[in-house]
Parts: sequence; structure tokens; C-alpha cells
Amino acid sequence: LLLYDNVWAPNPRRVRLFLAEKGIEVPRREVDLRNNEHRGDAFTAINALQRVPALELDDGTIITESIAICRYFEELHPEPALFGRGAKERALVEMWQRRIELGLFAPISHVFRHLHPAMAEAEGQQIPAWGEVQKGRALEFLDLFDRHLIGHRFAAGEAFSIADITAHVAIGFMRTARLPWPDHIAHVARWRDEIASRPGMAA
Ligand SMILES: N[C@@H](CCC(=O)N[C@@H](CS)C(=O)NCC(=O)O)C(=O)O
Repeated sequence: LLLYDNVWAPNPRRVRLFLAEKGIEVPRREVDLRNNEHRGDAFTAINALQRVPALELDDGTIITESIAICRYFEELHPEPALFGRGAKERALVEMWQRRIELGLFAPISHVFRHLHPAMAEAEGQQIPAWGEVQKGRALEFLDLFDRHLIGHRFAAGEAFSIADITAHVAIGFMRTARLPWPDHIAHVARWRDEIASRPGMAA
């Protein structure tokens, strides 16, 4: 078993946090994104999409996509449940995980990719106007999430889940993306402080 990882990138971080919450240790190999190791032949043979994370199983199977990797470990190590328990909770976790990934994580990634000078070469063509539009989308979603958290302890209800991990990583990435924290979103701030205090969230 081998996890192809990168310590600076947000998607592999989701997997690391998930494993830490479960208490699972997996051997990892750092892929040097800054020096384009992921675009070389060796890593392209592992993931043709040239992205991390990727998980190599002992039979040679490669699993990519952060959530697919997390689901694999959830099946093998069901406790603590991080994709919900029972039909309703599982559906709500899936719903919030997708909402947060598409509504918050993706816009923040686009802000970084299209506005940050460090991404100019890697992105090929940066479109600053697109980055600016994505700032607004991320902030709109934070407002919606803030209202949602008025009545809920965690993203998908009363239990911590993968949806919280995706939101926590997205919000942590705002700083790198140079997106200022909007001070008025008090409920997200309350949730953020509780999530950050979990021992697993330091991974
Ligand atoms: N949908 C994939 C996204 C993976 C992804 O975009 N990984 C980034 C790091 S956060 C990457 O490898 N980027 C390299 C590049 O864009 O060249 C997942 O959920 O794992």
C-alpha cells in the first residue's frame, strides 16, 4: 500500500486528515509538484491525470480522487464512521460533501490557480477575471454555510464527517489563495474553531 502525497496541496491533505481521524497509518511518498514530478513519465503511469493523491494497492490497483480513496478506507475501517450511519445520514453527508466540494473548495482552487503568481507557469493560461468571479462564489457559499451552521454542529448534522474535512481544508486554503476571511460569518468561525481543535486535524 502506498499513498502518493504532497504536503502543500489541499486534496492530499483531505486524505491525510481522514486517515488521522481514523487512526490509520499508510506509507506515503511525497510527489514534488513544484518541480513537476507529477508530469513526468513515472508518475503519469500511476495517474494519467497527473494529480495527487493516488493510492496504490498491493495488487497494483491505483485509486485516485480523494473521496474515492477515503471511501476505500471507510469500507475497511468503518469506525469512526466518517461517511455517515444509516440511509438519511449517509445521504446528508454525501449532499454536504458535494455541495462543499463544488461550492467552496473548487472556487477557492480557481482563485488560487487564476490569480496567484506562483501558479502562472503551471496553469499555462491564467484568466484573472475568472479568478475574481470565483472569489464571489466562494464568499456566497460561506454565507450559505454560515446560515446552515446556525442549527447544526457539523456540516452534515450532529456527527463529524468527510464533509467537515473538505470544508476545513478549503477554508485553510483561503490564506494561500489570498482570500481574506470575512469577519461577519460567526457560525463558520465557531465551527472552524471546534474542527481545528480536533487532534486529527493537525495531520
Ligand atoms: N479531483 C481530484 C483533484 C486532485 C488535484 O487536483 N490535485 C492537485 C493537488 S491539490 C494536483 O495534483 N495538482 C497538480 C496540477 O494541477 O498540476 C481529487 O479529489 O483528488
